[in-house]
Amino acid sequence: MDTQLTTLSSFIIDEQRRLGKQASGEFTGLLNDISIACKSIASLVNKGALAGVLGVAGSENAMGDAQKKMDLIANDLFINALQHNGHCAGMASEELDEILTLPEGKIRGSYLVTFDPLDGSSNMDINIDVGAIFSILKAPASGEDPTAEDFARPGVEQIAAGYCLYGPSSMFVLTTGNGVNGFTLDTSIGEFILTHPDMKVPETTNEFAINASNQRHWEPAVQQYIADCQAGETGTLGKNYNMRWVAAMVGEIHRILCRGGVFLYPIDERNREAGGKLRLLYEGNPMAMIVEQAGGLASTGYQRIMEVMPNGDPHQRVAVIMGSKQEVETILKYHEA
Ligand code: FDP
Repeated sequence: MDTQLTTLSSFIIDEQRRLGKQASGEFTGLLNDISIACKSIASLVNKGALAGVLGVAGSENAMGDAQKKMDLIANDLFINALQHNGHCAGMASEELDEILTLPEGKIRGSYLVTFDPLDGSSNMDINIDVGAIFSILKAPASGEDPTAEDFARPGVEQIAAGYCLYGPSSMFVLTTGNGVNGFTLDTSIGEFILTHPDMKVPETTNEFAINASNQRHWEPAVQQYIADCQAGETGTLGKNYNMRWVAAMVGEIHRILCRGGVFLYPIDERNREAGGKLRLLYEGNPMAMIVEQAGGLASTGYQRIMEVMPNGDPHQRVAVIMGSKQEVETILKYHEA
C-alpha cells in the first residue's frame, strides 16, 4: 500500500518552493478553490440522473448556445468556490455574458480566473465525458475590481492553466508553466492524487480528431490534410491514420496528452468572421498552454494560439489545431502552401 501519496495541494506547495516563488499561499489557495469546484461538479456529474442534473435549462449563453442544467450548476459552483476566499479578483465564464466582479465586502485577490465550467456539455445527457477548463491571469492591481480589458491578455501571459476531466475517473491536469502534471480524484478521501507526473505529448502520431461532418466548409489546407490522412500509407503522408471524436475538447486533449494525436476545430466558411468556433479565453489559450508545456504545438493554422491578441470581447473565438509536435508542423505546411 502506498503511504507516500502526493495530493494536489502538497504538490503545488512543493512546486512553488522548488521554483523559489514567494509563497504567500494565495496561489495555492486559488488552485484549491478551483479543485473544490471541480470535486463538487465531479460528484454531481457522477450521480447524473440520480441528482436530477440532466436536461436543458431553457436558457442560452452569450454565444447563443442552449444551456444545460449542469452548465448553470457548474458555473455557480465555480463562482461560489472563487468569490469567498480572497484569492481571486474577478472571473470570466463561458456561461456569463459579462465578466464578473466580486460582491461588495469580499477581499479582492491577486488573480483573475477564466473558465468553461462544463466543456462538452452536449455529452452530459448521454453519460459520456465532459470537463472543466480554466486559465489564471494576474489581476491588474491587488484590491481593485478588474475590467474586461484586464482579461484581454494573450495566452503567453497565463500564469497557470488546467482542466478537470469527468470520465470513468475524474482527473485534474495542471500546468503552472513548468510542465504538466495529472492528478486522479480518490473519491474515498476526496483528494486529487498525483498519478501522471510530467505528462508529455508524443511528438509523432497517426491519430486525428476533427468533426468530419463539417468537411465541406473547411479551407483547402485542412481539406487536403484530411484527404491525405484518409489516403493512408499509399498517400503522400505515407501512413494509415485512426480517427476519434469525443465532442468534448477536454476528452480530446486528455487523449492527446496520454497517447498523442492532433485535434482540429479549424476556420471554416461559417465561422470565418468570428475567428473560429472555440473560445480563445476559455478553451484555446488554456489548452494551448497545457499542450505546449507537454511538448506539443498549438496554432490557429497561421499563428501560435497563445500569441493571438484578444480583441476585448471575452467570448472571442479562435481556430484550433493542436497536439503532437511533428503532426501539427505537417498541418502548418499545408497552410503555407
Ligand atoms: P460543447 O459545445 O458541447 O461545449 O466547447 C465547445 C465544444 O463542446 C468542444 O468541447 C467540442 O470539442 C466541440 O464543441 C464539439 O463540437 P461539435 O458540436 O462540432 O462536435
